[in-house]
Amino acid sequence: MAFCMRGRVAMLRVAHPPVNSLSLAARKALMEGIDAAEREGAQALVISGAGATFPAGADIAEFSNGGHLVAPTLNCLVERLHGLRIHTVAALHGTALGGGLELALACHWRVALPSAQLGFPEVGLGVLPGAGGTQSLPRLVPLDVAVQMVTSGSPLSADAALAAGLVDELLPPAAAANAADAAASGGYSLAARLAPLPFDPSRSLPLRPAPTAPGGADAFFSEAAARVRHGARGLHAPLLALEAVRAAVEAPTYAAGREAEAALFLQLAAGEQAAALQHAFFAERAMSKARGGGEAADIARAAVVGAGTMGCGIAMCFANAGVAVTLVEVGEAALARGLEGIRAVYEASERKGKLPGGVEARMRLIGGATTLDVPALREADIVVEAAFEQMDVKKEIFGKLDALCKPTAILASNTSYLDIDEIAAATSRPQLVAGMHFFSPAHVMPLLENVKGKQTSSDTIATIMQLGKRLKKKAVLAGNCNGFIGNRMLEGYVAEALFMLEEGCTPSEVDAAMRGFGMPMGPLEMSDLAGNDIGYMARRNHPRPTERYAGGIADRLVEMKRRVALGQKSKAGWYDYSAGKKPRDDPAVQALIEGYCREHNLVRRQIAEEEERCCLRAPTPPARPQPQPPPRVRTIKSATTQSPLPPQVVDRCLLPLVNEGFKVLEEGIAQRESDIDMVYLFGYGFPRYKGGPMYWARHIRPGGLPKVLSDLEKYGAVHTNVSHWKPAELLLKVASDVTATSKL
Ligand code: 3H9
Repeated sequence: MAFCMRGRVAMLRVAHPPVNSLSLAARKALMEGIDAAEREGAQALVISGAGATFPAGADIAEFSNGGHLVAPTLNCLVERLHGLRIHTVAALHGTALGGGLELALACHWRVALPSAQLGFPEVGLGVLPGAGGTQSLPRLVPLDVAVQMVTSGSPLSADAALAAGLVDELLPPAAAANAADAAASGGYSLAARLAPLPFDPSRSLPLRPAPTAPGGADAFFSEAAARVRHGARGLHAPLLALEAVRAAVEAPTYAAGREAEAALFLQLAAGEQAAALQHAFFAERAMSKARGGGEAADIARAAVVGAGTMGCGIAMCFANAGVAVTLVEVGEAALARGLEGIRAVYEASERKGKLPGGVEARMRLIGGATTLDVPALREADIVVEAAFEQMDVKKEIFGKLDALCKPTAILASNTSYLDIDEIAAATSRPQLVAGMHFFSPAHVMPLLENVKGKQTSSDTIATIMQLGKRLKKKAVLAGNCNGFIGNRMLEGYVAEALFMLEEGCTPSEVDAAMRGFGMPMGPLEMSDLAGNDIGYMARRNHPRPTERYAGGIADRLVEMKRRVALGQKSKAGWYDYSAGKKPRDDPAVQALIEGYCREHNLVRRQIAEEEERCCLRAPTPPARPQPQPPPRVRTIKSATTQSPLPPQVVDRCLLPLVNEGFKVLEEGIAQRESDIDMVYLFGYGFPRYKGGPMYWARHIRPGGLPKVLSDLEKYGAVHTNVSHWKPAELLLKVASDVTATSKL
């Protein structure tokens, strides 16, 4: 913290890198600075931030105690500022967020650089602004703006903040390196003008009248609640944040509103969602840190081999990051189709006003070629191969790339499953070969699994991890195995969904259960989206001859003569998509399932029944074919309207997935348990407020890991010929450690 007097103006600068979070040390220093300003007889006080930003919020690491901060708390600091009778100015640059914005609201004036962002991201951490934000903000800006800021977590630009009345003055723009000084000196010039003037109590927000709701509080808040509930998707914090804003309108005094806010804050801070979201916050930042050092090289030029959906998406990632890229595809027509597809995506973004710089600026960065032997590819610093998912094809391409590319070029494969070491062996530079597994559509999906082969060098890893950040991806480092982290763990998840079809579920029952859990789609909808041919091929490439076969019905679906049931791309899969992307139950699929069960004497049942009674592939006594009721046609209900579904469906899908997560961890395929969580959050839409599958199993599912283990054993005793129920060694160890610790 830096404190100095400039004439009658006290200058206080928070210096707590990297984001000036308001930790205990920062709060103490701020309190001391305010005391010093009073001691020195200052007539105005400017608070600013050093380095990159004005304080970006409370120190999240201090929330582990159910949100009870050690004194002086942020609330003490805010009260202290409210009690001052001198002019106070907050000088904002960077990101004035959460508790940082509450600090700014406790000042009488706010000036900001045009590049500043102001917001309340607390709901994303499962809490709400707990140091007066929900009470002060609506006394300053229109009520709908306050509601939007507090419940969505989205920040306002400085311009928008000025228009809303949250900022009093915009300062001239400044380069990032000078931003802290520019903000402080802008704050000083306002403070110096104010210093000789008498203090104006109406600038103090607690002294302002309570806001009123346009059209009356009941109508305003019930309409807002409907909107917020819809957007919240299972998150509790946005609705409670709305309640806190309502308290600003309805509480008899500012202080009473603050009490309501504090109670709601503590309620949320002690909850399971807040803990999970805060785990996700730190895990998200840890995932990009690859262990093992290495020096990242700069990537100035890239090439992508294959102009299919993946290749085009990857090329767009490069262009979006300002990296020149050449897209290579055999055949003029296929290349032209790819480039046209890219242009169409960019044009659609431009129509929505979401393409700064315009279409042509992006397209200029994307070149095309129909052969590998072109200067742009020979000079590329990295080539990402996104060709057909077949080992021979990949090996041939990598052999050619090795011969053509400059010796320092990194050769990466976008394979989702194949062995990176085998691909690397087709080159003379295995240290420069790695996997870069983008998720489809590559220009949209945030996850990037960077895969390390046996011989991949640490410099190559450092380069692709840094590149991931530059491409605005959530990059994680994975080891080399079939399916890497995410897809490998999916095998048991999907297999159980298929087994449950054999045992009595309909596709929509399985999917609805997983959507009810919080997944954006269920396993069968996901298979339809990816294409059921992918699972079909995977079952052939990796047979498990001694185990119960999961693909009995799924193979038939793909092989159905009357149509190609590949999923959404053929408008038919587990569901009917003939009327659009919304999945509709298909009587023909239900007939296929029931026919298969009859043929194999599988007795269909309610999965909600005790799992000990579940039917296995060769049931005893042999069942006679049952007369079947006519297939039911249902449409899928939205997650918000469906009734609670049997937890067994969720368990049967998720427990094998978690178990495989422990195997991934014990084999060193993932660096950290939390990396696995992030793979599922960013690659598969696992609900963030459940922290990821590993976090859910450890902290949210009742009974924690010991119960996960005992349930795996219970299912394993019934499903004896399915290896995904066999507990991972690491799980056995960790669960017994947890049990031992809980007995202490
Ligand atoms: C709040 O304020 C509650 C109050 O209303 C009420 C209280 C009673 N705390 O993201 P980066 C670390 S809730 C602790 O990579 P960027 C982060 O872990 C808070 N640590 O940088 C990382 O550490 P490491 C409301 C924090 O430039 C390092 O800083 N505020 C915090 O890409 C760099 O972070 C928020 O939710 C924190 N608040 O992005 C804002 N923030 O190097 C949260 C960051 O060890 N922060 N760290 O991995 C952000 O959104 C981004 O960090 C920010 C900078 C946009 C500021």
